[in-house]
Amino acid sequence: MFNKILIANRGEIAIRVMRACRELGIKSVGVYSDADKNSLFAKYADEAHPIGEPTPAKSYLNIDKILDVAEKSGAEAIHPGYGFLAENPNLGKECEKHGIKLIGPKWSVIEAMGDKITARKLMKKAGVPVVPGTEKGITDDQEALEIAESIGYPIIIKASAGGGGIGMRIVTEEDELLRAIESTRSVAESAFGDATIYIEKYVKEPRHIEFQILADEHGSIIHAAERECSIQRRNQKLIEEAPSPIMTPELREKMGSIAVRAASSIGYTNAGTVEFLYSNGEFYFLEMNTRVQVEHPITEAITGLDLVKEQLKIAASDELCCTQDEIKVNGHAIECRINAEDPLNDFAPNPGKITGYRSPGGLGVRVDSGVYMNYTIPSYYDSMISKLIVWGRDREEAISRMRRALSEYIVLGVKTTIPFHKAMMASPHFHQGKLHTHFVDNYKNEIYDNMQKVVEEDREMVERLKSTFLPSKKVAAVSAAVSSYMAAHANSKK
Ligand code: MV4
Repeated sequence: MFNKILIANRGEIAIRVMRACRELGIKSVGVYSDADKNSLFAKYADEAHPIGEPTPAKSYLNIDKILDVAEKSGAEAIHPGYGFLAENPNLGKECEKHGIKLIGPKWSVIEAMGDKITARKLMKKAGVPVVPGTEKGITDDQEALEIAESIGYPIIIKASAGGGGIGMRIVTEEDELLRAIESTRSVAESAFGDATIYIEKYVKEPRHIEFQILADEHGSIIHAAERECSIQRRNQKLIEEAPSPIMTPELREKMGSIAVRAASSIGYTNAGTVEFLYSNGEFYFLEMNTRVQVEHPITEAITGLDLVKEQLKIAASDELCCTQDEIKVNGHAIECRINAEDPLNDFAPNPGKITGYRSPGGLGVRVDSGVYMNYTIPSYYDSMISKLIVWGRDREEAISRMRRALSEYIVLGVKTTIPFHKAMMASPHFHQGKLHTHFVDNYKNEIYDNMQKVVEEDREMVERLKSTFLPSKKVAAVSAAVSSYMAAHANSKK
């Protein structure tokens, strides 16, 4: 196992990785931008180094700076988390040159899956069902018209360098096609520097179901069941759950073995996710994510695995923890993403100072967060401040536990998505489990009305808990008390 690794990320995921390090006796090296000097993760790390200006390009995306810190601190490996450099093949390439291990798949695999046309081609070759569509970039207008005609409208135009929803356009009739191609190309060119686009049949109101893969460097590959991530808004996932409400042991066996085949056909190693679109009993490969995902804790909750620990062990050339037969799904887990956004105002970002903070607890409740009371959320990065994960013996218990945990969760000073989640947990449509990717749009009005209602219902609880917060001026005194405690116990500190 490694002695020391660098975590090239920030916020809750940096802490998540550092926690696994601490349990495995690995020293963690944090890197932080000027905007993150006071962030929890920079304090949690065994050592932390500044990497410059807040703009991601100048800090968290700066491979040279990060590798420099890795070398100087003696880190043997780098964990990229999600976002930032996680799916940038250049990080792996540079690590290789410096003799540092990247905790993830080979860079060539990251590169291949990052190009969505290549990914489709490779999957089709491996016998994985893909959405009907093209296996090469569209260059010719006449050809585009013929292909769309043969697939049948509606179709969807996607950027090959895209993914995650950026650079996509739905076309319902022939008249719009050429104009839509033109605009998708120019979006793709400016967003990714690559104007290559392709066409797929548009699957209406699909479910987004993804399989967690674990693959060691000795050829063993397993899946750890699925997550359903259909509750999203503008391609931002808001709620994820595992297992999928529609899953049966037979379907899991079928989709899971295809996901394993997908990963094995490209020589995949480490943790990864195979995404599928599911509609009316049919499912299609969508994308492969070559990183640990935001929603990984729900898989941990139903399988008992520690996915980040497995990532570290796999990267250190250990064998997989378990065989496919040893993976059992137990109960139901739900994750709500708590973002500093105002759900009553079109989810407008709302960074700023957290003046009061109390996170929920109790049986079956997990909070992965990067914030604390009096912390100021910087405006440079995404707005997610924490993830609330609950486990229950079944879906209904998980939903009522989530509703209970949300009622305990108090964040003052910034608007958050907590009211949205409360409304969702109260939604009869959500309870029914008939989820699809347009759920939030479809039930917008109902959700909006419920938000105001549930916020009113919880007002009294919020008021009572508010009085237990530490007055801001007392924080300095507590901080001094903690310092003297630490000094007095310095010898027992690891
Ligand atoms: C699709 C689709 C329907 N048909 N492809 C959105 C994110 C990116 N990963 C691919 N996405 C979609 N691709 C075909 N052929 C619908 C979506 C989609 C979606 C997929 C997963 C989760 C949320 C979504 C929200 C809107 C659209």
